[in-house]
Amino acid sequence: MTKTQVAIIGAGPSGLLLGQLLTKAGIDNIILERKSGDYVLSRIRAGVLEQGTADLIREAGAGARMDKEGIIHTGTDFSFQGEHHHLDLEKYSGGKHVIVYGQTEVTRDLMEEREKAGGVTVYEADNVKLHDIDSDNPYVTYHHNDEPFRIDCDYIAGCDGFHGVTRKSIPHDKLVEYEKVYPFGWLGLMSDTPPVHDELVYCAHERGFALCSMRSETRSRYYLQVPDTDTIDNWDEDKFWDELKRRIPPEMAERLVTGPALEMSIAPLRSYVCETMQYGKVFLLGDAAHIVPPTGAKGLNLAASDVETAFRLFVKIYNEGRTDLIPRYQEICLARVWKAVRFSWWMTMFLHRFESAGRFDFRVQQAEFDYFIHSEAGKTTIAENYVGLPFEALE
Ligand code: FAS
Ligand code: PHB
Repeated sequence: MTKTQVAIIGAGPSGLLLGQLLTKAGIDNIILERKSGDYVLSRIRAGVLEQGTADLIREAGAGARMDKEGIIHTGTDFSFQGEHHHLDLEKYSGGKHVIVYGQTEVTRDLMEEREKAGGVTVYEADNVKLHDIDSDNPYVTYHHNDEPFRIDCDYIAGCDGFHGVTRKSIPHDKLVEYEKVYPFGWLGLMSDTPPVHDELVYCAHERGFALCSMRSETRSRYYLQVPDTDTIDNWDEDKFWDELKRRIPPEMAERLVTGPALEMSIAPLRSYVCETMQYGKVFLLGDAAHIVPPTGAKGLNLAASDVETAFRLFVKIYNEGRTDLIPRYQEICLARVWKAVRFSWWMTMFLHRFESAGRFDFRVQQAEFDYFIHSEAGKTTIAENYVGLPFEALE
């Protein structure tokens, strides 16, 4: 039987970032991850980091490559039916910017720093179970190579994503949940081609939404809105490029460099919030507690803000005995979660085509675009949410 202070379930960005911060603060922790490290790195996910997220990665000692290879973006772009507009994020957010640096690279950097620091991560941990989570002696059991193990701990951080075991370990009658499922998904394509524009371009079009993003100056990431009934078998890279050219501004379509797909996949879009983010000795962080449509580039960044609050709380508990602050975790996280859920929902409604929408709805959507992209108040609203709202202090 092993003893640790914080048992972390999941080695995605939430678990690894929390683990690295705790280790640097001298708080003992063990991460249990269901998959292999290579599998975790194979998942193509987010691409945009808020400044607060980048600062936390630096505080965790894992920011060197991000600062060297990440691309600072002081603006982002929108188009409606091919009409292209630049939004100066720095001007309308009071001087802030975002960093384009893939979640895969963040995860890789955190894995490497954890290994250097001698942090314990058990990959391919099967059958993870949480026990006595509302007692003073919680513990976790799991199997590795078919051998049973037990970890006794003070607290359990559920960083195991939407399909993880931690949220499901909280009594169902204690869970307060909200969900909205959108009638479409995003078909993503990664290619080793130069990005079509030097900033991200969010394109609203009557054929459907498209997003032009990137990972570097030689690697592009594109998305197309597809019906929720669509499957990857209906698509090949040529069909993808042809449809993308129809939805982006004509001058961009002309200069688009196409190439073989390194990866193509469809992600469903949903908004989900579990307001029970702390129960007994269990804390939920990141996708274990909330899911947002990627339209607002908030998923990874919201996970990082949960980590920031949880980390500050654990330091207060272990250094000053401040268990009275435990209820503040859920209060602070939910205030930020719902603002990010609102922004991600609004960006999704603002930019996507709804089959159920009629001519009137499309004209109202056009007026919404026209107002937000041309008014000072509209540009400020988009910019300050997109670059990320400030973190709230624990006390
Ligand atoms: P994660 O899901 O990343 O990590 C959870 C980890 O827990 C996984 O490694 C999993 O294997 C492990 N786990 C699960 N169950 C377990 C168990 N029982 N025992 C042990 N381990 C277990 N966000 C954006 O901002 N922009 C995007 O473009 C974007 N695209 C996305 C595309 C897809 C297909 C998905 C699913 C998400 C996307 N997201 C995007 C959101 C995504 O980036 C998440 O916000 C981010 O991965 C959250 O990180 P974690 O909370 O660590 O959860
Ligand atoms: C990405 O590059 O994967 C990306 C960027 C911004 C978003 C969503 C996805 O809003």
